[in-house]
Amino acid sequence: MSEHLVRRRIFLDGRWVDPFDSKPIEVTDCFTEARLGEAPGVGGDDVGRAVDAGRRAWSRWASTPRVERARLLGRVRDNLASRVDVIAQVWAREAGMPIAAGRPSTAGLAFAVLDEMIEILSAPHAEERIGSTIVVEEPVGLVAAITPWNYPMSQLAIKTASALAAGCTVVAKPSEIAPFGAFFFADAVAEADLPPGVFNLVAGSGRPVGEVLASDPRVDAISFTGSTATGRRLMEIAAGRIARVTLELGGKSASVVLDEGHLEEAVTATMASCFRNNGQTCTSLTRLVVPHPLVDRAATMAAEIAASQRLGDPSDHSTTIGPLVSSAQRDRVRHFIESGIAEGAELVIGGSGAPPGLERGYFVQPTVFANVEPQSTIAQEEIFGPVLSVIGHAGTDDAIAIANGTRYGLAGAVFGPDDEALAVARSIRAGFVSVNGGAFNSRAPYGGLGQSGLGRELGRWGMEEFVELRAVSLMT
Ligand code: TXE
Repeated sequence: MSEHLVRRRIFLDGRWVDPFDSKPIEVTDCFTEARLGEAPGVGGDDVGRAVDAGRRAWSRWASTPRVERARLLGRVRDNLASRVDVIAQVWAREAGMPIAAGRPSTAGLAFAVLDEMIEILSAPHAEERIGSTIVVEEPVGLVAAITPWNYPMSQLAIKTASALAAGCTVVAKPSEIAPFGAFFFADAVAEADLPPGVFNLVAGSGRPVGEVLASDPRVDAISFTGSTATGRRLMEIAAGRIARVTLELGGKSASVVLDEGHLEEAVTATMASCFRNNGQTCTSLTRLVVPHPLVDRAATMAAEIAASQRLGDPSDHSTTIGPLVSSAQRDRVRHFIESGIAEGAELVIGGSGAPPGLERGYFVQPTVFANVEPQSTIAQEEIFGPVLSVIGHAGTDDAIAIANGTRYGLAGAVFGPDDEALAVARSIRAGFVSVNGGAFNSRAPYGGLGQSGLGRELGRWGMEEFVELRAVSLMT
């Protein structure tokens, strides 16, 4: 594996090239805490070169027929398919995603989005007319795609597939903490022989590279996934020149169990979501909101599930919870656990110490709190680790108020009689709500309300984020 993990070049103008200026950034194996590899940390001139390349390529790519764009995206897809195993293996080491879940996830969402874009581009498409007016659709231009470390390949694949499908060109900047998934994606693009400059990859950390990229006046749109704080900063930067932004930010999603809801099914589904990717998932259901009399039972069931997790090497197929991405994330999550205890929540299982026998690796104990106050820190802040808060509600209206009572609005779930659960789902202010275990649909729009974000990814809506509309009226 290690030969793939020393990356010194960036992808510019259709080629892997040496940066003018690079301070290599060491990437750590989050299980062993040893060096995993290195990626470049480029300078502003390299970012400028990438933007030049993206701009130069834009008009030709924008006018490339849709079927040709579809054909080239199909090549990216095929090239990615041959890399699924290595991407999942490296994901386990760079961010801690257990391989048993990481392999199907790697083979899932990115491909679903690429397939969806290919299907949209391959279908007949006519300009819409409103009376004597033609609605002209144009690609927005050059897109800066800035991605985080938790789903390192698929987050970039989603943004890139949607932007390229719309006729935009892309400069990508992955997370410096877990960059390799994006490099593998760039390998797949490189082998697909897209026209030079259509896709470019730079690398490095947030301020010196991400912010320089986002601030370049030649960047027409910023598509970002990451923390709400960075999203806010990017929006400020974009505001300076009224550039378009798509923000996919944090969440604090609630799973609501109504009086007649099936408690066991609800707890099982909620725990699976809460612990997915060790809790490092923006849509994780991290608040389980149940009728007051059921809090203790729900917490006991959740604690049994927490106790049954197998913590360990994320490359081992029997592991269900791996380490967190970094020591900083581990410390942050442990700090939240301490604040839960300090604010009086009942610690049912877990805690802020290292799990027994796992002092090495950035592990956090799977933790369940009961009788959590809806306004307390652990019920309000995105923890991004395997930590569940069980909260009591006093009826449907109270449950809805609790679910909607954070600054976020990314996801949610409701368990109860179908009609009632659907009505509650409609009242939960979140971009995606599951009713009685309804599955996530990669063809549907995805994104957040409130401070969970702006704009939508996935499906045709994800592509439309990168389309500009103009009206051209003819004489009648
Ligand atoms: O994210 P950052 P961090 C949440 C989660 C996590 C917290 C912190 O709660 O604990 O954020 O994670 C780039 N200009 N999510 O600090 O900093 C950075 O280099 C331009 C939720 O690692 O937002 C990386 O490529 N770019 C989440 C990307 O932004 C900047 C996923 C994300 O890093 C920049 C990850 C700047 N000034 C974290 N500063 C989700 N929604 O899935 C940083 N970056």
